Amino acid sequence: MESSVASEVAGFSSKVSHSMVHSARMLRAIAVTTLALLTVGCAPTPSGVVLSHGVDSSADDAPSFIITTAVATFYLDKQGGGLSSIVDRDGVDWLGFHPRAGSGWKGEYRGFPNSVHRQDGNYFHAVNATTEPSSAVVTAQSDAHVQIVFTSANGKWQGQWDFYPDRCDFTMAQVSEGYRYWVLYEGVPGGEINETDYWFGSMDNRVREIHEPFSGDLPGPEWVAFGDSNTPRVLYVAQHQDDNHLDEYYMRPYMTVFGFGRNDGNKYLSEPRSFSIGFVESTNYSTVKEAITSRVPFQATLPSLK
Ligand SMILES: [Ca+2]
Ligand SMILES: [Ca+2]
Repeated sequence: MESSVASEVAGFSSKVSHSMVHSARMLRAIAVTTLALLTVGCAPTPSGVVLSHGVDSSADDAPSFIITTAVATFYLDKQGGGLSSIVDRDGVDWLGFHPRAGSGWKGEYRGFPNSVHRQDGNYFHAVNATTEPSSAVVTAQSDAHVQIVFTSANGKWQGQWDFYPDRCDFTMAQVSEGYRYWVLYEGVPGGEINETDYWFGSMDNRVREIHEPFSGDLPGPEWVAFGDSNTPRVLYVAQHQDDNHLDEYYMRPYMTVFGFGRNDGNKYLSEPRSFSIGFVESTNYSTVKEAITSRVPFQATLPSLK
């Protein structure tokens, strides 16, 4: 577009006065600017990780770190230290958090990892009526890696986020001594809970309808994935270190409740651990399993902590 406009403009301008040449240059500048704007408007998704600062409009404009990759956009609550939205490449949010008091399973309970609950404080949850604040520091920022560390207001807990082009990790880096936590996916497969939702995990290759609960220790490597037959992808959560602690899934009327180290209301995790959450662009069990096990560093030692 630019070259044809420019050549037409150039051919025309050679036959006219100096002032017209000036106008032609203006026209060319406008054409180039328009092309540049069109290019920006059609910008390809990033191949790396991009960190920006803004608000999550679906969470009452909560101030957020916005981390964009080729397959997902993560909204990380700057005060709460938990994710309020995970948006897929079709613009669908698989968490569905909003903070309205009393919304319960329809909003305020949702998120990831929602990990410190009525322990030594309530932390690492998108901010709802009971979330206590944490302070955040961006400790790494490049195209390949964004790292953000949250410290709870009481100084007893530390949660570390690591975003890579193909993965988001949450590490509970410091646990308040004598207390326990869990790591939850409380969300909405494909944008809402409905009858087309399903899930499967590391226990076997059977696809479970969304109402089917699970109670027990997931076999290592520990992971589960949630899908909706109306979408071409699943959302997975994984725990990097295998353990013997109970895990649990059940459906609430408006959201999933999946927990590593959770069972019957109890919390079991007392040591630092790492977890991943993200999308796999497939709904086939074998393909999803292969993608997760090749992408997630299962059994890895904990990352160097800031
Ligand atoms: Ca759904
Ligand atoms: Ca377990």
